[in-house]
Amino acid sequence: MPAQGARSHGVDPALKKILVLNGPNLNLLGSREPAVYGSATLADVEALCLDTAARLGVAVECRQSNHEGLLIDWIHEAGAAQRAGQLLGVVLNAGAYTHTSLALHDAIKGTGLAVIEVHISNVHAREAFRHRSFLSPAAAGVVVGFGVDGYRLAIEGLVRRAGAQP
Ligand code: CA2
Repeated sequence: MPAQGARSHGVDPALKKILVLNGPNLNLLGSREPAVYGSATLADVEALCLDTAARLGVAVECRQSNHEGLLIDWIHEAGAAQRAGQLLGVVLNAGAYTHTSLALHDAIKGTGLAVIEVHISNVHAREAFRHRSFLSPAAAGVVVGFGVDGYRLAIEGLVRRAGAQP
């Protein structure tokens, strides 16, 4: 069963999975700041992820939380699933925790999880406090500034990366 508040789709459970995690305030997407984040809602983003995964023949589950500890718990869970060969990795937009959370950095490092960090906006063209990411040094890849299409790019990257591994 997917976690509460999670969106998944009825695919073959034998399919390898990708977990898409969205952090604080991303549930507000589409409601404000369209000049920065566009007009897509979180539901639109999750639908894009489901479509992308279906096209590539992988399963996807999308979760969002405003709570750092819950995101950390989900990363631990994902690390175990990756080690069990069930998960290709995680697409993570940690929102503002990107710029503050040593704990998320340690969780990614500690699990050895393949994480693709995503930002809808180009954080490097914004305020200086958004230029530093605690997550990038622990991430397998980073997608920044492509709008919500970055989630599609990140899923494609995780699938390609998995195909390239022995
Ligand atoms: O560009 C991104 O995806 C960010 O991760 C979004 C975070 C921000 O703190 C990061 O620096 C960059 C903010 C997410 C909150 O999104 C909202 C969307 C609409 C209205 C209010 C907040």
